[in-house]
Amino acid sequence: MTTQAAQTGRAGRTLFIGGEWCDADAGERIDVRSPSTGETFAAVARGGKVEVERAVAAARRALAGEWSKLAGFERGRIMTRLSDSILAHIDELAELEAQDTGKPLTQARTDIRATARYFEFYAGATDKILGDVLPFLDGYQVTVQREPRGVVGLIIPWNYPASMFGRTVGPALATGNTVVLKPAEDASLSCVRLTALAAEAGLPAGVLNLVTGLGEEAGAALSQHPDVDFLSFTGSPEVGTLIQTAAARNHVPCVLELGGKSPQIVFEDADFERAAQTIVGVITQNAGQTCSAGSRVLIQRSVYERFSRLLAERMSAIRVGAPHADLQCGPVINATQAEKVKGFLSRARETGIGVLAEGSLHESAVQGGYFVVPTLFGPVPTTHELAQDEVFGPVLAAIPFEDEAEAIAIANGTAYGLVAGLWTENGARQMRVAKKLRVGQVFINNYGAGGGIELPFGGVKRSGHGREKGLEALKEYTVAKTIVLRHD
Ligand code: TXE
Repeated sequence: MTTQAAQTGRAGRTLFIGGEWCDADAGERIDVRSPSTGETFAAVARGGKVEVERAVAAARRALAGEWSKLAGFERGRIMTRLSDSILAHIDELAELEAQDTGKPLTQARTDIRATARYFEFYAGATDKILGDVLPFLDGYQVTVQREPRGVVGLIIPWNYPASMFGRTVGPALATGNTVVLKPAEDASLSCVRLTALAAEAGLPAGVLNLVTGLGEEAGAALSQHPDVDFLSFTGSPEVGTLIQTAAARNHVPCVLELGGKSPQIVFEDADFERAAQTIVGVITQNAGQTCSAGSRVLIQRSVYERFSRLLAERMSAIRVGAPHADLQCGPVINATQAEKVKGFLSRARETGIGVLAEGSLHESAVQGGYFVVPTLFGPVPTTHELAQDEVFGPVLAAIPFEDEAEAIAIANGTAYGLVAGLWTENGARQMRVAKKLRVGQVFINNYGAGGGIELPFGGVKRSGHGREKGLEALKEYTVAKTIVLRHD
């Protein structure tokens, strides 16, 4: 490894198995490119089946070791130390995250704070994982207790690597599981560093194992491993199908978070300024590579011209540049993603969809970086791919609607169902519409709530199933055991 990445794992090693840093057996590595220059600046180990095998075995051993004997609050203390340590290293971690993902430094800092917050939140839950005492027949005592799933396999994407580390590892450890984590090959460095901090915070060897590597190698091996008790996956629907199939073969549960085509629904009585600012902010944050990004804006026809003009003004003001320029929008993650987004842009133009506004490139957006200009299209027909498919880039599709019924039909009219934003001052309508939306989260007159670690999150339909974040995640990472005692 080179530059800062050399600091991540000890001696530049990026596999952490059974408490030891190591290289892949075959010594192979994957180059890590900077999204803002396209240049290679680091490398990570290309772990595969053999390394996953060792990691799962280490996690299994650790499950029966001192970890299982710790009281909840003792696990919580380790997690609190980790949370503190993440905040103490925020400059270094944010720099690493920005370099690895291309996101602006301010956004990277926000992500690192979120990572620390996950461990703080779940540390506080460790001694509050309650069971139930059930009323039953006379002479019986029935208790239901929550037990760890066991060895959990976590496969996470590249858009928010550090905070995804917190979102998955946090509840997994809080509930007493042991972990094998496979970060995305495009952005693993913060996960390597966070794993090192977790070990320093006192996590026993084997409780958290990290296998860097390719999805079709390390990821596939982890998801198919017969000794993994539970899987959590965030990524594309296509790979989600593979994960669910593998889980089904091994008869284990999985949580899938597979992105979305989330609508922002703007009624004629909305607070336009606040709505426009938020909607453009959300679709350009992280260059639009956010699973919950509101990528469709449904606007009531009576205010379509007026509101889309406001959106256009804000979109035109967005400048795209390198992380250190610290603008609103950085590059997308890699050449494939840039091609994907640019494909959507050119096909939309070719099919005659109007461009209402475009952002611009800042001088720091140098040749070789994966920069895409944020674009607002409208009006977009509801059947068009821009209104149906996840672009995962800073691209917003404006769609007019007549009335509440049509807004709901359009909002629900995609294969996805992750998040929805509702912009209206009419109180009765707020709840009426919220109840009819087939999504996992509805935000009314706000969107995203700053990451909302406390708020259960997940989708329906093609967006996946299961819930992460908040206390809800603790249910996923535990299994209920019913104990029936007869005492008469
Ligand atoms: O995702 P992949 P990609 C969407 C988004 C994006 C598209 C493709 O639309 O444009 O997916 O992105 C691991 N077995 N999202 O190709 O491949 C991989 O190593 C097991 C939405 O990067 O799904 C990485 O760790 N694992 C999304 C993770 O899966 C495999 C975030 C995600 O990569 C695997 C990312 C396999 N066969 C992309 N193949 C969201 N929901 O936020 C890959 N992986």
